[in-house]
Amino acid sequence: ADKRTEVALRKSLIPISQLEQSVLFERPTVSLAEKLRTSNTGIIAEHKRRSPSKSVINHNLNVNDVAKGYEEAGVCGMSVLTDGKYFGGSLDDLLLARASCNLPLLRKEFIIDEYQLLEAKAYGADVILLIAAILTRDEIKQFSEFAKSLNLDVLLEVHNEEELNKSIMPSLDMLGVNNRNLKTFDVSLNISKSLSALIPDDFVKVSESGISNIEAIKSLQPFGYQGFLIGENFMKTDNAGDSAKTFIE
Ligand code: IGP
Repeated sequence: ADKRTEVALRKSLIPISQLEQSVLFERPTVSLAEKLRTSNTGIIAEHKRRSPSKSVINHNLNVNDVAKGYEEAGVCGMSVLTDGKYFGGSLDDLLLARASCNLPLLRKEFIIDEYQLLEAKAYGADVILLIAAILTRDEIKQFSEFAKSLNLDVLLEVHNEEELNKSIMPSLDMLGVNNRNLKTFDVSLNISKSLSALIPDDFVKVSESGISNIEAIKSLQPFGYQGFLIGENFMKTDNAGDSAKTFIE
């Protein structure tokens, strides 16, 4: 309900016609799904200051440096938390990341309204996240088709078989399995391993959360995963880019 109110207020402040005037609407987007298909590392590195499960992760890094560091490390893409309430992020973080690197950027947000997809585009995103746990199948269809019309890639996140079954549709590019239970915060890579067989081959498979070493990635690759979303492990250090580098090459 808070998010709905937030979106309504944003809409009243910046109408759609104004968002569409962003020069970033003319920028050709970069497909994260395509990069992941041909990469042998597949890392999507996240900017995350704090989280409900960990509270403070790092408030000292600035997003420009993190974006440059991730790009220099050779990651495939960057995820930027824009939710303020739980993660201390903002759309400005997305814009600053866009200003600092050429990586495909994922707007990490609780998407509940098409307006947020126009914002994503206007602030420089290439990819949007849809979370099956908070959306109906009809909403997933509506938002993913709208995202495709804006040339944005769609990453759909699931945590169990039921969410996966209700979500499969051609307007998705990537299927992400969140290893973290958003209610209990329990993390297990076995969630990715057990759901992988149920994901059709035409989607790029992404494993999300709780990945803390290269061995974890190596253990997920045989299950068909080509993308690995990593936040805390990089952000909890003094130099997120340098930490990401140790996962590559
Ligand atoms: C990153 P981790 O454990 O590496 O910091 O996780 C990412 O998967 C996590 O931040 C995340 C998330 C989400 C955050 C996955 N799905 C949905 C907010 C909303």
